[in-house]
Amino acid sequence: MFVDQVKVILRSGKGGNGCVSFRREKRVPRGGPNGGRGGDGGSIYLISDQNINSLVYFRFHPINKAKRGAHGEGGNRQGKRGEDLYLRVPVGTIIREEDKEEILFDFLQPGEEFLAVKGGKGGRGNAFFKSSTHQAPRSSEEGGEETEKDFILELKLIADVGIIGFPNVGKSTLISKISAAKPAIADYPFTTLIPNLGVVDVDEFKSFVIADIPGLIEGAHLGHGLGIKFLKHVERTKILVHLIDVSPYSEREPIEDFHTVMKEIEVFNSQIAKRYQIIAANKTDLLGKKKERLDEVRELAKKKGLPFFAISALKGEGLQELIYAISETLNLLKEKKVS
Ligand SMILES: Nc1nc2c(ncn2[C@@H]2O[C@H](COP(=O)(O)OP(=O)(O)OP(=O)(O)O)[C@@H](O)[C@H]2O)c(=O)[nH]1
Ligand SMILES: [Mg+2]
Repeated sequence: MFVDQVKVILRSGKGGNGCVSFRREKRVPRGGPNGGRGGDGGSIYLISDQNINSLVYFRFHPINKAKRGAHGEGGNRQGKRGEDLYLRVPVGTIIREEDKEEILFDFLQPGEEFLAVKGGKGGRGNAFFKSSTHQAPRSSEEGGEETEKDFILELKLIADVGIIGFPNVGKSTLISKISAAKPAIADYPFTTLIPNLGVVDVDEFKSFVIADIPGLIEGAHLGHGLGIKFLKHVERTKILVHLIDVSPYSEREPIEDFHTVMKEIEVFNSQIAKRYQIIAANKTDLLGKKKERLDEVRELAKKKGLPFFAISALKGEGLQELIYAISETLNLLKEKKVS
């Protein structure tokens, strides 16, 4: 069973109460207050673990509670802390509160930690409230309340392939043609505001996951456009498809665009810049006789030693060849025959 979405109820532990107690010993008349504080209640953390690959555990354990803190005791003894609970989730999990859209945390790497519900604080005992004017306080605090929240955990597919490029070059059009993903497509920059994922079937037995991320522009690392934060979604991909608009109407310089995008990626994470890359020149249906831009990009790919494809995402031209090349490269990467 492949569970991709589960609801979990997480409840932290209540804090232990502070204690009211006075020292009573022979020969120590009117011993002072010595009530200890309660222990903090346990919190619940989610932690990503690469050895786990589904959310099935939560289907059988939808309710998880952390321990409460023990009450404080006389003799200034602090109550025992409630143990924290660490629940392991697969890399690629996102967490939301039930009925809310906002993503609270996106586990992209192993070992990431998210505090889901915090334990109640231990209450202070009467020893704490002693002062020069108040030698025998009878007050203490109750432990902090527990927190209970309903969360939705969702396991996202991790993309094998990332599509990068300037805004409006046709990244979303490409993913919509080769997978079942239905992203927004429009003739203006920054149509894609969040990454889209799609599964591409190569043949009956093979498929790969491809991600379409918002376009990059010069200064993205300084926050221009939508910035480079979405690049983290291609951090774990194995291949990048660098899409370049070669249409004569784009008013862009394809070679310049290529270098700008690479520079922004380099700043974000130089490892991504070194990733296996395939160059795809898009919108070839608009070329007519004006093939200069296409030729320039083909030349660039040759100089860099990168595989090159001329496609029209809109018309579906050249896509099958691109899909096969991606699939073939993924195989070679797996067998470590290319890097
Ligand atoms: N003629 C032609 N138009 C295309 C082609 N591919 C995409 N387009 C058009 O280009 C425009 C932008 O396409 P999108 O797929 O939204 O581009 P994007 O790269 O995802 O853009 P952002 O999300 O803004 O970064 C749309 O009007 C598409 O219809 C193509 O192969 N040929
Ligand atoms: Mg888009």
